Amino acid sequence: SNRCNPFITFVLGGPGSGKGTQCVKIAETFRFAHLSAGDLLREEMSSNSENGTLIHDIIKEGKIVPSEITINLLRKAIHSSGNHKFLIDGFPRNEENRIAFERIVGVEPDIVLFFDCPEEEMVKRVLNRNQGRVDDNIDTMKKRLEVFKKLNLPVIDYYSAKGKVCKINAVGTVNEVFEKVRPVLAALRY
Ligand code: UP5
Ligand code: MG
Repeated sequence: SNRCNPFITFVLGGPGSGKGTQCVKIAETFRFAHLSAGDLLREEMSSNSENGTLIHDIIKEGKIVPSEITINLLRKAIHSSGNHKFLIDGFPRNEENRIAFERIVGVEPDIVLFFDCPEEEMVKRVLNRNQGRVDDNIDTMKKRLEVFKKLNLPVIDYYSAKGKVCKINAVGTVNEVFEKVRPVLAALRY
């Protein structure tokens, strides 16, 4: 393709809906760079940076880290990737994130994948994960679900109104869900 802008896919869905798992498979199959906002924040948190404590406390409460911090991490990762197709996993979380990304990075997403999953399934997946995340406990999970509904669903609605959202039913095995994602990605022209 002769486009100059990067091809941006936002990957959204509630906590535990399977965004990260599906992104790994999409990245392998379709050669996208996978940038997880949550992973970048967790790395920053454990790197003893000046924002480490702030990020830890916000994640523990299931709240949203200020846009400035997250967008800086994403911007650096985009520019150093050498790729031009991106999966931005778990971002933007709220309207402020969305507006700041479009202003600072200067592009809108080409498509938004929304992994739609029932709450009880998301809770089950998150509580079974056991990888030591400070937010994988029932108390924080309840807060993450509330923040998702209140702040992230409106972002999904915004892009839906622009015809950019592809909603995927996230129930089923990892491979079953991926077989629903595959044709969507295969149809893209970038
Ligand atoms: N699993 C996956 N798919 C499955 C399937 N089909 N069947 C059965 N099990 C399945 O999956 C979760 C678990 O389920 C895993 O154990 C997996 O094996 C299994 P995963 O792929 O990790 O789901 P994902 O949607 O990525 O869940 P995650 O917990 O990462 O979602 P969150 O959106 O809550 O987490 P994220 O890392 O994006 O954000 C964490 C926190 O960081 C936020 O709460 C917030 O405080 C902060 N944050 C910001 O402030 N700003 C940002 O921009 C991003 C994050
Ligand atoms: Mg994730």
